[in-house]
Amino acid sequence: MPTIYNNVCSGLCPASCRLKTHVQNGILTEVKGDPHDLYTLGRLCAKGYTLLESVYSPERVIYPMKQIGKGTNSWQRISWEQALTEIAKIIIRIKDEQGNLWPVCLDQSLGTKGVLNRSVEGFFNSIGLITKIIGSPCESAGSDALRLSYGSCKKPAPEDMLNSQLIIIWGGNPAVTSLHQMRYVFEAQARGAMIVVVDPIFTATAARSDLYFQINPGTDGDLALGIAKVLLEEDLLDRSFLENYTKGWPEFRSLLKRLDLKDLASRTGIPVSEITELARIYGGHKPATLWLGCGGQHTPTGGQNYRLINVLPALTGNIGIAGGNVHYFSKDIGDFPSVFTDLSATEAWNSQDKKELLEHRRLGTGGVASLRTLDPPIQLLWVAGRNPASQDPDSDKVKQGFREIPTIVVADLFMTQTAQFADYFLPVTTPFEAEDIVISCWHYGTAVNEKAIEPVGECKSDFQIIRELAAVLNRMTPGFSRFPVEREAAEWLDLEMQKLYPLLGIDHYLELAGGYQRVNLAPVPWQDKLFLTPSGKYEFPLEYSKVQGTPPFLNPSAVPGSSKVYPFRLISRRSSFLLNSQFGNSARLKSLENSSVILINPEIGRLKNIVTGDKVKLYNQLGELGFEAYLTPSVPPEVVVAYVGAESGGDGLNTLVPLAENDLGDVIMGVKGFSFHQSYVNLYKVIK
Ligand SMILES: Nc1nc2c(c(=O)[nH]1)N[C@H]1C(S)=C(S)[C@@H](COP(=O)(O)OP(=O)(O)OC[C@H]3O[C@@H](n4cnc5c(=O)[nH]c(N)nc54)[C@H](O)[C@@H]3O)O[C@H]1N2
Ligand SMILES: Nc1nc2c(c(=O)[nH]1)N[C@H]1C(S)=C(S)[C@@H](COP(=O)(O)OP(=O)(O)OC[C@H]3O[C@@H](n4cnc5c(=O)[nH]c(N)nc54)[C@H](O)[C@@H]3O)O[C@H]1N2
Ligand SMILES: [Mo]
Repeated sequence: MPTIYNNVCSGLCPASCRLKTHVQNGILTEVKGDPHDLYTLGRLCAKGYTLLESVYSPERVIYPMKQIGKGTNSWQRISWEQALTEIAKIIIRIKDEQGNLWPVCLDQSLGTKGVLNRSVEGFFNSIGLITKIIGSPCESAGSDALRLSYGSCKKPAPEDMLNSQLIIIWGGNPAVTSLHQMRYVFEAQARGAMIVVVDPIFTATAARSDLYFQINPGTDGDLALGIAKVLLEEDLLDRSFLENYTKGWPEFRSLLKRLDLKDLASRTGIPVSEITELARIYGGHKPATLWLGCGGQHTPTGGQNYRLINVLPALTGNIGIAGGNVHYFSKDIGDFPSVFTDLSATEAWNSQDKKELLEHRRLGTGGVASLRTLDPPIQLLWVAGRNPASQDPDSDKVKQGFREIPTIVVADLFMTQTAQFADYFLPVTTPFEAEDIVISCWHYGTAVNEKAIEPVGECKSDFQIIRELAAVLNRMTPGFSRFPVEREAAEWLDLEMQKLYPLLGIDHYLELAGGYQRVNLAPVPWQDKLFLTPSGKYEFPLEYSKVQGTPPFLNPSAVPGSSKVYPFRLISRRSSFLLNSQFGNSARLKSLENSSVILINPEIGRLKNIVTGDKVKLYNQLGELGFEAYLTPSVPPEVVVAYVGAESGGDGLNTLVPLAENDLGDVIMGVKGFSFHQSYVNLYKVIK
């Protein structure tokens, strides 16, 4: 009989699915969804069903390795003792030579993985002031939009969608990226709710909708303004909400009056009549909810566009009511204080009166390409739970930057594009091999992940790695790290969870073991209408916003567009069989979909003499990538669509995506987000 353990899929995905893991003789024999998981009802995505094989995958790296010559693929297996001693020596040498640790840089996952993953940042805080890659390539511009309008990114509980009469899915493709939530969409639809999708591509989600609007990329703000103008003109407003709970409505109203609906419509590519129809639908269905995806905010004015979309629930009083509000990633859980990150060595610096060194040096995601140009330049980079050589914009530059960094340490499961530039590869455990806690950023479900098997090979958890590194450092130079190495993982978890215990109604995290609890946040936010903005009211965006120095939202002129040389806008979509750059090595998943397919409109196919199945090259000023063409009217002629995480001869999509910040992200994260969907390319057919 197998022993059954409780695990949680801790990938960078909002669902955080609970798993039932069968183990026999110390080996995983089956990984299934947990039927008691109220969010998933025991179902997993295709990737989830391959978790077991990824644990035992021959491609998984299970010993510490040292590369002799960056990028040479000449790896030697070494012992943990050697790896950690050599790395510790380098860190100590840097501090001796430089007098500080700014030449040490950390690029760590920002996802909702295990709570213990935060220990990596805690360790680096404990040795001094380093350089940190901060910000997020993910949702930060949209989060700022919500923060500026409401004061915080609160979201309704997933099942609150069942109370909606209308669900507008805007800038996201949840039929691929958020499968379990789609269950609520379908159920709401079956109960009579109307489903609307706004996306430049006719996606799988659009295919299941009642009404689809094909918007020109990057013009979501114009569409929102158009809808708002019609709502005003046709008096579809909730005047009581506007008068009592908002700030800036008179200014916003006068702006709407001045705007020309035809202008707005022509920018969006959606006719005035259709914008009017959408406005009437939104104004005529209450409660109505908006489900904002990440895609729409990965555009140059994506942050301000999301602020403008967020005007719609304020105009119609769809805030603070069941079935209303906006579903977007929440920051409410991520914002809980962390004992790990509280660890700091600043006292030591204070005593030496080095006031200029009282802060970490911070650099935005995407800045990895320029780490050697900093003063002092980075000498050691530690990457954990990230794959910037694939996922950050302008990946050739990122790789070039990596070549110049004297020492790179990558802690990962697989030999990623980033790891190819590592000097040390430190193999980490999967969720099945170490205890942890996972909290979903979408439904707040909090579950204990049990250790089901011993680590494969010599893999260690990130926590165990940095704990041992702290011990080695202190052995060589007593007091170098203030990381309390004697504290066990379980004690850390208990400490880290203290702040959440009251919200979970428990006294110790083990009370959750085998069970599952949601952090007790309001299932319908803002019922009290007490907004967390400076005014305490919902705040309309100002035409020329002075808030945090954000740019005015009517500023499309600053954005470069297509040219004769590079006429097609390259948009990325996600594959059901990849998680960003992960799962690409599963043969089973690969057999289900060819991720190197790009979508092209048939009109362009005719023009360029390309048919489905042809080999094509996409190119622009940054480089060239090979793909396979798939002709489909689901994409407009001026757009070409490729998969995030798609690979072509070792190079990924971001080879062709320039590093371009968008307009928000810095309010919450300190640095701005990215416009991944602002790359222009051309293409040609490859003749064999
Ligand atoms: N299977 C799978 N699931 C995933 C992931 C994965 O890689 N694979 N990744 C996870 C992560 S990290 C994230 S952040 C989420 C993201 O998942 P989603 O929130 O669904 O967002 P994206 O997949 O980035 O973008 C989805 C859509 O945005 C559209 N889009 C692009 N530009 C614009 C625009 O200007 N306006 C509008 N209205 N739409 C636009 C694209 O056409 C695309 O259909 O998914 C998570 N789930
Ligand atoms: N062109 C384009 N680029 C994009 C996007 C886009 O839409 N278009 N989307 C962006 C978005 S939304 C995101 S979130 C980013 C994601 O980009 P990244 O943050 O780089 O995420 P992943 O590609 O998922 O890589 C995570 C790595 O962590 C490893 N890993 C998994 N578990 C652990 C662990 O416990 N410990 C350690 N040390 N490692 C672990 C995995 O094997 C994998 O190599 O990509 C961004 N890049
Ligand atoms: Mo993301």
